[in-house]
Amino acid sequence: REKLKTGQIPVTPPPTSPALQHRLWPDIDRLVKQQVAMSRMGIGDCGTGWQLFAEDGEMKMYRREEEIDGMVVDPLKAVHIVKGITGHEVCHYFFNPKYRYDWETTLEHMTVLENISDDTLVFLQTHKRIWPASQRDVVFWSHIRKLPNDQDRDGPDIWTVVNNSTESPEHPANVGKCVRIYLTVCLLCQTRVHPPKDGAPITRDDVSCKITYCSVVNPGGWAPASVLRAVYKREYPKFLKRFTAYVINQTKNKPLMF
Ligand code: 16C
Repeated sequence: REKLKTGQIPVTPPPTSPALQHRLWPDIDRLVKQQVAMSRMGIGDCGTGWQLFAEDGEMKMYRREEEIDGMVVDPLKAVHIVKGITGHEVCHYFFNPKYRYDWETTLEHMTVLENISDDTLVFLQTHKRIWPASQRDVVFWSHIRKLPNDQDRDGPDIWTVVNNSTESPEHPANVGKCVRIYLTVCLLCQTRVHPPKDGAPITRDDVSCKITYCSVVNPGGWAPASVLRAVYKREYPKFLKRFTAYVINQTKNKPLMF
């Protein structure tokens, strides 16, 4: 078992997961631990440079302006609190490929290249073209994980999905019409329960979910900085609002899934 320091959260899944035997596993496990730790940091803990660029009710989106070789790679950090849904539900609908076309509006095509285990998949996606740049595609592994709640041991588990670019020998980068983008995305979800005072069973009215979404996308090749920043300023808020509304709608008549 993993050795833990005081206050550290255990993030290693049970040693039975088939993903443990996979060639990508050391990378996946390292990245998940790193991304969860970074996502848990508040805006103030990450040093200066975070700028608020979008706000709508409880949703706040921050970015840091960064460029590599003249390409915009601005990191994004969004926080949101959504009533009536749990962290497990949010991560379930984000991870599971059968729902992706329902909520992912920039998507043109999605294929599951490899089903490593129930909690780990490799995707190939093509996205809509942004004029005047070339169309983009991306190959990434996606891993869903339950994390014990270290702050409230009796409280619901914390859930996360981490997506990170990887290579596929069968789908090499930049050979067709698409330019390959590179991404690291972490969705971290914490359920809050406000138990009814009269001891009645917990309903959807008694739960809310704190969502943290962090992303870094490298466009992989030329794209005008002004267009790219204008696109993500519009698309990230659209994504988080549409996706959370989708989860609310999907779950409203279903039992709570903690
Ligand atoms: O995390 C999200 N989705 C996951 C499941 O699909 C996964 C995939 C992320 C792909 C994000 C990059 C897609 C950019 C493609 C180009 C955008 C087309 C816009 C078309 C407008 C008509 O992790 C949710 C992702 C939410 C995406 C918001 C858009 C971010 C744009 C970032 C700039 C990309 C550089 C493109 C260079 C031309």
